[in-house]
Amino acid sequence: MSSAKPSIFLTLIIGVDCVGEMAGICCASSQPTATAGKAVGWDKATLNPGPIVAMRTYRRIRLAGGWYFFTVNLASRHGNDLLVRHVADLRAAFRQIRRDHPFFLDAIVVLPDHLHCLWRLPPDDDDFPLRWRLLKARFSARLEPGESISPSRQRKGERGIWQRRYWEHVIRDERDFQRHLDYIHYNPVKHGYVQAAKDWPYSSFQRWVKRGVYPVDWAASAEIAEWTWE
Ligand code: NI
Repeated sequence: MSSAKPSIFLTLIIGVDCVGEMAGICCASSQPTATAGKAVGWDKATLNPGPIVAMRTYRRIRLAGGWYFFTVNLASRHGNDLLVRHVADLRAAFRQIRRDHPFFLDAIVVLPDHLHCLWRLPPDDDDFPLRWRLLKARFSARLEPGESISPSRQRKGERGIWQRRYWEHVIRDERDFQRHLDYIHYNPVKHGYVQAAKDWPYSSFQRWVKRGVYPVDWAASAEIAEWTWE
């Protein structure tokens, strides 16, 4: 990361004193609207902007609630564009699970066959495995059966949409947050889908542009471009 680049945590931090506000904000997520011609929806609706607070609260956030980066893949990745074809179903699954099990969705990118996102969990709750289990199940339930299912999954009555495992990383500090935020928004470029982050509709990039964290024509640093947390 370029040292010239201002840390977003010096100017804004999402959340907190979210101890009190979090439940309300997370639970009262506004409904994503499926605007015609704009399939995104993560921006205005699904993402919680959260209150902007000062640097001093950062430690408290860390202690109070966990920040996580996730990479979650489809079981069948080759040529599979399921997630962008069914991005509305994915949003609906997120919305539904967050209603019962709140969390902040700070950033997300949905690629055709996988997704990356940054979450913040409520202070008294670190159960992200439950949330992913429910999210995967909810999304799968919205799709017609027909995917290939391994024998072991068939025996358990499971669907074959998602990989069982996913990559999870606990965000250590603000620099780590920034790196993962950049990683998420650069990802469509990394995977060769677009030339610039602004050109990919299925990410929270525009939200962060509006916050003033990125210029609209932002390009990732060489460091981020070389990283792989797939
Ligand atoms: Ni990726």
